[in-house]
Amino acid sequence: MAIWLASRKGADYFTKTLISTTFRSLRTSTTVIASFRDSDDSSTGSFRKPYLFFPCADSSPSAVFRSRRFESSQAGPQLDFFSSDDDDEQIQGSMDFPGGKIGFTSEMRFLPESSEKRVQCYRVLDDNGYELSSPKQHMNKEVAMKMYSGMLTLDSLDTVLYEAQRQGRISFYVTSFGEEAINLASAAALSSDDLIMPQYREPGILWWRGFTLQEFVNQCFGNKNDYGKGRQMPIHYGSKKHNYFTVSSPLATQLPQAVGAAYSLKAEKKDACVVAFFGDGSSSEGDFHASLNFAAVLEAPVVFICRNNGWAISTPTTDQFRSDGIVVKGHGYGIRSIRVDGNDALAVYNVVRVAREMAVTEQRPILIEAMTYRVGHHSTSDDSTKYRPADEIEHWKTSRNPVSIFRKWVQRKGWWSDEQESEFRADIRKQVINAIQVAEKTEKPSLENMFTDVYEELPSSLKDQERLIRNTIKRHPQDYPTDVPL
Ligand SMILES: Cc1ncc(C[n+]2csc(CCOP(=O)(O)OP(=O)(O)O)c2C)c(N)n1
Ligand SMILES: [Mg+2]
Repeated sequence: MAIWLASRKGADYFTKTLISTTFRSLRTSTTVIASFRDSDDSSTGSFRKPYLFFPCADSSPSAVFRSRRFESSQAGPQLDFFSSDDDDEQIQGSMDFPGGKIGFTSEMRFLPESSEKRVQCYRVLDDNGYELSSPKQHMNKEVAMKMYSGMLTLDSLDTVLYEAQRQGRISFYVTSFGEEAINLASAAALSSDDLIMPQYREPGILWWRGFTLQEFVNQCFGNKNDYGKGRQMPIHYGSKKHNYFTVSSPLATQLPQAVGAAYSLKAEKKDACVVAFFGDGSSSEGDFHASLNFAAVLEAPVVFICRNNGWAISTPTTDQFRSDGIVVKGHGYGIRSIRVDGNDALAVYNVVRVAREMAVTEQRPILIEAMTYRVGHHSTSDDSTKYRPADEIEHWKTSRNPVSIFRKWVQRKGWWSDEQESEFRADIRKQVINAIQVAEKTEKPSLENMFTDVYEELPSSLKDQERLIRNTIKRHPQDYPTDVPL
């Protein structure tokens, strides 16, 4: 349903409201409607023009690209590692089954549950920031420095806002510690026309596209300048201007939406793709599997980027799946897939650039599994030392820190120095603190916003609720916050 809605109506159709429902049967379709009309008023024009397609007599989505689909639905040479020794086998005749020719064998052999040989992980830099071989792709200084300053900015934002939550100034926060390279390197590799469907640990992409520190902080404080009008939990950022769909709490709902939106881009022949981020935990949702299958069959230009950080709150990946991670699932659905070291910014940049190029020029989905580690607690509602050893966290924080690895590389290039590092860190911290002071002084959105933006006309049930709350406030004014206008 979500795929169809997103593709049929185009992204203009998406309207953001306060509702993120976990009501299972309606989950995807509701959040499609709920997750996008971002009131980022500064942007001009619509997010995308209303979209009408299906011009042919058979107007079903499957009819639109039928001829192309059969031409290009073969796995590429990237998937050679899966062919194993089956190729050497004696084939005893074959038959044309629906779907293609299949060889016969008299040997009864089950496919193993997973291959003993794990899918390798592409990397460019070692843990000391040395290039492992002479680079095939080059990154220029400007891109590298923007990426590195983005990593430091993200860390500073996380550190200060995490502290602000601990001081009771905001209700909740999620850090991206350990996943800075995935954030900034993928941002740098994409075009600003590509639509981002985030999970929640990808604010670095929004920063790259120009979302200001003040905008981040306004959202976390839910003040009247927050585009969500204070109706979402902190970190549920979104920006129409920056092609960044609003974070939606129910896991994996962004994935079918991504496929639908990508299908719409395909029909519009846009030079852009959709990039959908998700965690290892989200891959256990049904939406993930439906999305991969639809994306493969529809040949939608969507890049799925899984941040496999080892944990879904307290659930380790060993309790999440028995497969060799996420990358093999792409193969299962007929999607070209790759595994990359998510803590190596150069590797992530290279992979996402090529993936994006293939998605757009070949009109096909690509899956990337970025191997990493969630260094912080899941959120401020979590204490991860209760379920994982402190030395494991420390190892990833120090020896495998994506920011330090990239810093060593840029410093060796002569593009960055220790002095610039300490100056930048001190300055950015000041900027975040200043943004907090401004956000805190800004008043909250008025009470009526609790009821608007879902229905064009307020239904009687909501009118009753509004009346009720206003009467309650009159009776107990001391319990009502002074910074929320009535
Ligand atoms: C449908 C649904 N189920 C459960 C949750 C509660 N929940 C929030 S985050 C999370 C873990 C997600 O893990 P992962 O996808 O690996 O992302 P990570 O936090 O590691 O970045 C869970 C279970 C939710 N938000 N939505
Ligand atoms: Mg995870």
